[in-house]
Amino acid sequence: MKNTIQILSLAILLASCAGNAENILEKPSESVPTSEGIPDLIEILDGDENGYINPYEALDVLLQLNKEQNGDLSINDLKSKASAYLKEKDKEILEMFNEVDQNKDGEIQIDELDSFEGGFMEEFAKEIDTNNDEVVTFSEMKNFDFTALALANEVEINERIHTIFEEYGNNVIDLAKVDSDKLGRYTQWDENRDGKVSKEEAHLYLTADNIPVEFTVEGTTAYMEGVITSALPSKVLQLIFEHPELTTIEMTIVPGSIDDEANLRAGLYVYDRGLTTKLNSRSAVASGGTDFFLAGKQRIVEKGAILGVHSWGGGNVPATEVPKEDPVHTKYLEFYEKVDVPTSFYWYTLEVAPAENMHTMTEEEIKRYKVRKN
Ligand SMILES: [Ca+2]
Ligand SMILES: [Ca+2]
Ligand SMILES: [Ca+2]
Ligand SMILES: [Ca+2]
Repeated sequence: MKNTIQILSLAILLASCAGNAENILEKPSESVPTSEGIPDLIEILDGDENGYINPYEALDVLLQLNKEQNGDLSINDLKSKASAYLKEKDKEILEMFNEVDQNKDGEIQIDELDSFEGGFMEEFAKEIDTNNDEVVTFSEMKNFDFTALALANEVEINERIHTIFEEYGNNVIDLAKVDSDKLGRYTQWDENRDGKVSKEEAHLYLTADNIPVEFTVEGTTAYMEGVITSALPSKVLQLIFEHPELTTIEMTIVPGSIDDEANLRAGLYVYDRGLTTKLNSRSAVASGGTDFFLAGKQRIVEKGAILGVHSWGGGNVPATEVPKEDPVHTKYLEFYEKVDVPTSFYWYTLEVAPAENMHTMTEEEIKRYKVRKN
């Protein structure tokens, strides 16, 4: 394993040197056929597209490509997949760009963002428009980090807490008085399980909801806290590689995921490694956090642990209205099957609460869907 990583890093280094040599020779790139695909190859290894290549994210990309080739990935496969993948990605961004660019002048004006899908992009316009000229170009949109946008900073978290607590008129939220559409969410926040949410508890939870997952290793256990992002698969690979002694991932507060595909892939790394997942009596996981928990080969749920489930969202059509045979369901169904959770669990999560609400699993449901596993 260690050798693989070293070779991989070396390959990346050589590939980038090859790219530099060309520039020094100042040959037009189209006249150097041997270099074809190499810049794409380097770019595809930067899984989170932040301009840096972490060996573990590169490994995650190579493992995915190798799986697609049934374990027989040739250099030519890699080159063609890299350019096909990047073209596909450009196409997706271009489609979104064209949809927003209503007057089709090749630029996005602020009022176009304003009218797109209920104006959800308007608040991001200033940040996407990096040169502040009040129009968004294709390259500005392409280079924009939408993940960072999904995470609130300390000031925004405090503002949100202020607004929510103002509604309840005091310094605590009494869960007995919360409307059913919000109860599932606020139940997650009650860290000491006294039926009330203090501002400190809200702050603890919302902070975890806005900081990408971090692992802290103590003995054979890795404690996991934070929100699941596209960085999770590489973090899990790093954890497994650097801590061969690890047996258990104990999740404290994991409120959800902003990249379901990355989440399920990271879950399968955990499952294949045979790790145990654990929720202690103060743990609160929800949504994608619940999915990740289910990837444990053994699964421990202590009394008091809170598991939240709901339907996925993000599309124009609610998940419950997408036909059951539609391929959008496949990735979830295959995941649950692989980790030995009845697929009925998936349909239950879609029905039990819409994406904007949260349902706390009852003890009976935890048993019915084989959430615990020895
Ligand atoms: Ca990167
Ligand atoms: Ca336009
Ligand atoms: Ca601009
Ligand atoms: Ca409390």
